[in-house]
Amino acid sequence: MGRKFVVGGNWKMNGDKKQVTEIVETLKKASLDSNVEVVIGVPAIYLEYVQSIVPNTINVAAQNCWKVPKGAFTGEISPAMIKDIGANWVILGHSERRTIFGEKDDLVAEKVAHALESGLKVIACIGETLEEREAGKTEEVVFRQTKALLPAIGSNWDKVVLAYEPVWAIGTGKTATPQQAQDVHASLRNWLSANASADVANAVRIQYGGSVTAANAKELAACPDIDGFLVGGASLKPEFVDIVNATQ
Ligand code: G2H
Repeated sequence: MGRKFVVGGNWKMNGDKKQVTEIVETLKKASLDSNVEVVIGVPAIYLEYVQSIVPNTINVAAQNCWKVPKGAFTGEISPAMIKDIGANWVILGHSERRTIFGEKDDLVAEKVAHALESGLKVIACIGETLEEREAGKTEEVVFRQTKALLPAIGSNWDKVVLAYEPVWAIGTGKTATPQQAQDVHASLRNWLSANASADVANAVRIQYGGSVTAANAKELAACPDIDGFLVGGASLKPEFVDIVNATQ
């Protein structure tokens, strides 16, 4: 069976109650391709509110969580809390978490392991910086980041979506060309075949993220190893609907 296209919106630290309501209203009115899984990544403070107003065809994700169920971790939220308000997904290892907040591969892996144990589905982000790409280290970095996740994911690959997001393409307007993205997705799938299993490599969905817009989504979506998108800036705009429907 083919891989179901999955489009995530990552609102990052944007929006207020009025705007998040408007975004949800736009999604409710839109005709979204029913063959596409849609997951919106919402700021923690609006998670419960957004979960209460979205139709059940739209999934809600937290943008981060901590690695244990509860305790003295001021400012953090746990997978148990995310589940408690009815959301089922979490985005982990986003490059902004890695670069701005110093999250290393092992911490991302611990978070992924605990989120999966707690019953959440995970969008796990990987991707190289411009410096790493220019040094010819794209595959080395992406494979290293994915390798760290293998023990954390274990047999739970069906609950994980990988998001390949080259850091140089994030919020910069510089999208990877479809060929650049396809090349990394294909070599990641080969690597997974050798290091996880052929079944995992064949079934896992790999999203592309980094300045995806309605204007470039169709061409990217046509690549055989691109199984969806993780969309930042454009997920706050009505064009997110066109991105969800990019395979139509
Ligand atoms: C990459 C992406 C969403 P943008 O961070 O995860 O953001 O589409 O704004 O580049």
